[in-house]
Amino acid sequence: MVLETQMWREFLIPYQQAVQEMQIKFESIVNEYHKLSQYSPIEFVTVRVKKISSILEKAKKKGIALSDIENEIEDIAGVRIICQFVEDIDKVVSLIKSRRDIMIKYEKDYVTNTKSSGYRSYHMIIYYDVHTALGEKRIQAEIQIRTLAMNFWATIEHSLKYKYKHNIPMEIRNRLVAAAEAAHNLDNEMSKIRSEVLDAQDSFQYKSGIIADI
Ligand code: 0O2
Repeated sequence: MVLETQMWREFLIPYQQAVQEMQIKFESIVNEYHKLSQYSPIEFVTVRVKKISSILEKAKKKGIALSDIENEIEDIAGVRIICQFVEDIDKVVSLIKSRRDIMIKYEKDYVTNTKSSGYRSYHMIIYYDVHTALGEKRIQAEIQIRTLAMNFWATIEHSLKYKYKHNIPMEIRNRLVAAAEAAHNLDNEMSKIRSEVLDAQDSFQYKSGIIADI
């Protein structure tokens, strides 16, 4: 058991390193936009490495053998990029595609193809090379790109899924579908007043000193 835990800890090291590196890299881009006094298509970035129990649960659910986990479970490493506007998602996708340190395996566009739950987000399954103490390792990761409104909805829905152990009562599910539609409408409305919001943010950043005089 102790040995098994140690084995899992070692297995997860490159994934932890990968998400930390990617977080720093994406946050550097945000800082660069701020220093250039330009609007950043990235609002903030969060990362996580799947818990061992969740990895094993997913493997069991999908009938994946222990030896295939590394290849078959693509979201052990997860990066979430949050944007203010739907338009920013395309910009972030292009930005990722232009990088030489990230290789795209495939993409899933749940922004255009909303899931029946109401979930919207853009997913990129990628390969990323990490240089660990034991040498170079190519890992897979999932990058989820979504707006603040999409994130709000997904966070609430995820908590409810957890609370109801994936069996959310029909009435709440219906409410969630309605809430997803409201979030979608909010994104659309914000897009329509995008230029006004961007102007307001620029002047706010200067007045509040968020953009320092360097
Ligand atoms: P967690 O706890 O966030 O890690 P896959 O799971 O990728 O093997 P699947 O389910 O077809 O196969 O992939 P999908 O649908 O692209 O889901 C991948 C991840 O997207 C999920 O990971 C969630 O993070 C997110 N996601 C997808 N659908 C929904 C949804 O309806 N609601 C919410 N809140 N998130 C969703 P995990 O492992 O399911 O969960």
